[in-house]
Amino acid sequence: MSAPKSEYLCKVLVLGDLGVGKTSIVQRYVHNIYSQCYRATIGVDFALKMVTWDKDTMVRLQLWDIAGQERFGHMTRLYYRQAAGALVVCDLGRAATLQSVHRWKEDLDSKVSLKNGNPIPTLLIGNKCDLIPYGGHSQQLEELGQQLGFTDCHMTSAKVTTVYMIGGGGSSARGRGHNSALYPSPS
Ligand SMILES: Nc1nc2c(ncn2[C@@H]2O[C@H](COP(=O)(O)OP(=O)(O)OP(=O)(O)O)[C@@H](O)[C@H]2O)c(=O)[nH]1
Ligand SMILES: [Mg+2]
Repeated sequence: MSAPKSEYLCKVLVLGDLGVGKTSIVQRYVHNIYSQCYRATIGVDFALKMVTWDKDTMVRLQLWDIAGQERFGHMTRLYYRQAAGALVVCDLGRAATLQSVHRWKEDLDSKVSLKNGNPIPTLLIGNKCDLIPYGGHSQQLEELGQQLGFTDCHMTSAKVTTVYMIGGGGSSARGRGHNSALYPSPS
């Protein structure tokens, strides 16, 4: 197989309150593993995912998994530098984590932007959808995403491989057999 002609490095931030499942989402996406036990991230963890964009292009996705305990602290300015995109994660089973989504988004937008001054593309992720009834919170999450200027929103589970997802048009769909919480919904 011939080497790709172009390779891009893309830094993506993963943000959100303590214990919402940021590390679990990254581990599921990069290594397809999941652990029940909770070990709080200290500072920031890094993961790399090579994504084949097309036959000529490879993307090195550098995931910056930032500890929830950093909570809008002064270190986040350093971590956010040169990010191309972000996920803000909340726990669908804990209302308080949905309430702090706007603070994460504000913190992000105040500290990093695209070269043209626009906010970096950011997804709102409602994780742990395996813990709530099918379809629960999807409208609330979607409204929150629109109000706060998120690029899109998705409901995910890092734990189970059957996930509920919100498509680009806002319709709920059940995705089966996906191994990553980050796959876009089929349309
Ligand atoms: N039921 C369920 N539990 C989950 C899911 N994702 C993560 N968890 C559990 O939630 C707990 C916290 O997950 P982490 O991924 O460590 O959370 P975090 O956001 O990285 O937390 P910090 O590093 O402290 O900011 C762990 O016990 C996970 O097993 C999920 O989709 N469903
Ligand atoms: Mg973590």
